[in-house]
Amino acid sequence: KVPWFPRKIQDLDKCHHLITTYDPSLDHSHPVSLRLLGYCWFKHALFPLNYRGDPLPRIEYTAQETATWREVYRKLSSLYPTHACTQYLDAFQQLKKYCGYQEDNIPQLQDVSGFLKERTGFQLRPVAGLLSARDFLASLAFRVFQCTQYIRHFSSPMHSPEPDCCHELLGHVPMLANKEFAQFSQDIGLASLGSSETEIEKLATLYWFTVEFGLCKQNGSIRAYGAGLLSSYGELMYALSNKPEYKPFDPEVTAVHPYQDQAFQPVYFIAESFEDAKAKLQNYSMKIKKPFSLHYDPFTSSVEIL
Ligand code: H2B
Ligand code: FE
Repeated sequence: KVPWFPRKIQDLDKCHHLITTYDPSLDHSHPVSLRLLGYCWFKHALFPLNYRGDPLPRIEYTAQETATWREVYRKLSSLYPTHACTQYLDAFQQLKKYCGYQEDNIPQLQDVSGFLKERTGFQLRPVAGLLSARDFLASLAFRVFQCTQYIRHFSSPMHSPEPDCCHELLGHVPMLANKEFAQFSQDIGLASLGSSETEIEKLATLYWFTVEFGLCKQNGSIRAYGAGLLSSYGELMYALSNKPEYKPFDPEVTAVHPYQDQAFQPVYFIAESFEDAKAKLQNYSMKIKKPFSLHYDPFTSSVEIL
């Protein structure tokens, strides 16, 4: 039996299953989740059935929140010129020019979403926390990136236990402005639609080692394109330090490799280029057994089932 999956972009209203492995209201060591409750959009993000999407809510961040952003932004942007891939660096320049990326301003999702839509057709949708892999990946099939809007707690500016706007805006957004990378992301999403739990887990692992922690070759050196790296000062330095193990990106191998979500990765996968990674992923996806094939129609933002 094929698991339910969204057929059109409006169906993403049903892809809102948050992973709640604990009750944040009982966990006082977890201020980030508690912070969520303060935002008036919380209700809309948590119950996207009510959410009408347009425009994305503008948040008035507090001075303390902006100070957290400043610290993260400053430290990371000092590393980008030597550690980030050129696709990232190009987009980062543009985001500074058009979307208010600067150390004293947390960019607004509405502005960023409009920018991405012009570049690659990707759009942002606010979400209240970590989603199930199935729901998260499904949204990518429609070029929708489910994006948190709150910021980590000021007591630990260099670390966040869950995705926050520093991770999304500094890690994910610049890469989503790149056409090849956007296609790669959508392809993972399309591969996930209607896939079994086992296949979803493999695709989530692929996502982890590419979109979150991927490295790529660039003019004879190695650079980062993964959002988990580009939003973590410590791991970005570590990943390119020659201390970890490096392996070539190969979906069959990468998809079943164990990963770390509590510490730095023991191994990183290096892509030859985004074109190469995209071709390899498409080849991998074709082998996922499904009783139908899918075609994405960009005019209607829906999938046709063949
Ligand atoms: N949910 C949210 N809100 N942001 C993410 O970056 C995210 C997610 N990543 N759910 C997913 C899971 C990823 O780790 C893979 C697909 O499991
Ligand atoms: Fe992420």
